[in-house]
This record gives sequence, C-alpha cells and structure tokens, in this order.
Amino acid sequence: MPFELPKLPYSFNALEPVVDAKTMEIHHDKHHAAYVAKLNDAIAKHPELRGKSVEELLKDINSIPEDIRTAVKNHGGGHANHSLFWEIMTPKSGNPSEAFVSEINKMFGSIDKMKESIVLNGMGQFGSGWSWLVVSGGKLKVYATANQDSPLMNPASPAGGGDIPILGIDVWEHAYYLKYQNKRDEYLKNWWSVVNWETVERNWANAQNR
Ligand code: MN3
Repeated sequence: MPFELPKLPYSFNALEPVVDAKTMEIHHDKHHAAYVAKLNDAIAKHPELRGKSVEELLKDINSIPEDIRTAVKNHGGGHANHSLFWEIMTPKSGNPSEAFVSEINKMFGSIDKMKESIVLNGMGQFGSGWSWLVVSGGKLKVYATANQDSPLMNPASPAGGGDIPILGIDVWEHAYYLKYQNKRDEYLKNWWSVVNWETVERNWANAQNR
C-alpha cells in the first residue's frame, strides 16, 4: 500500500480536556484511516501515480486523471490535512519564538489578532472544512477551505504551485461534536492551548526554503 496512516505522536487522551480521548480515537483510527484507504483505492487504478507523495498529487491536482481526481482531492486532501493536524498539536504547547512572533506581528498586528482571524474564518466556514495559516508567496496568510480542500491546491496562490499549510484547525463536526456539540466557537478558542508552536514554526521555516 503506497499510503499509510501515520501514528499519533501522543496518546488518545493526551490533549484532554481540550480534545477528548474518544474524539481523538475515532478521528484518527476511523476518519483518517478511511481517507488513507480510499486514497489507496484511487491510486490503485492508476499505477503510474505510485511513488508520488500526497503533496505532489495535490499540488498538481488538475493533471490527475479525471476518473480519480475528486477522490484524490477529497481523500488525498483528508490524508494530508490530518497528517499535519496531528503534528501541530501537543500536550506541551509552549510559545512561538521571537522571530516567528515578529513575522506574525508584521502580517496581523499581534498573535492574538492572528488567532482571532483564524477563529473567525473557522466560524465562518459553512459546513465542513478547515481554517488555515499558510505561507503564500513567502507571506503568512489565513483563510478557510471547504471539505478536505488543501491549500496545496489553491489556484490563486501567487507562486502558482499552491500555498503551504503550516497550521490548520479541523472544523468538521467529527473533530469536536462529542465534547462541544454545536459550540464550534468554544472548541476553536480552547484549541490554541494544544498548539505545537515548535512544529508550526518548523513548518514555517521549511516553507521559506521551498
Ligand atoms: Mn477530521
């Protein structure tokens, strides 16, 4: 099988009480596992695509054979988005470095204003989707996408090759409903206390070199 479900870098209950253990277990073992399985089913129909990374597939989504393009967009997006999501959460949140904060201040005014925009975008996303912090043409940007659409496929990216997601919050109901029910705003506000700033910052640094 070309794609595999990555292991969670912590236990199911590690992010309690912000994200409850049951949500984490179903989210990783059922939802993410299903995206991986369905992505593999799609790729099995086109062996010429084997060996490509999920990022490569998404960046070049319009060159994917039409009969599997929607499956790659949805399940490849689901695989890429969740793989990032697990890595940018941690029970030991910490703080972003001065260099990163100064870049955030330059673009958004303050870290609180950036968080506020990401929360607002997440609240404004009707139905399922994600709220993102991306690097777009070398600059930090925030926006939301529907369903499992990855910023890597963004056709409006100034670089032309999509944006690079460095932080993303899953706003599908499966990400919060067991604990928060209809209170998406509460989930979005609490979520910041489990952000792995070290990883977000590493993603930011890597995005500069691409
Ligand atoms: Mn999800």
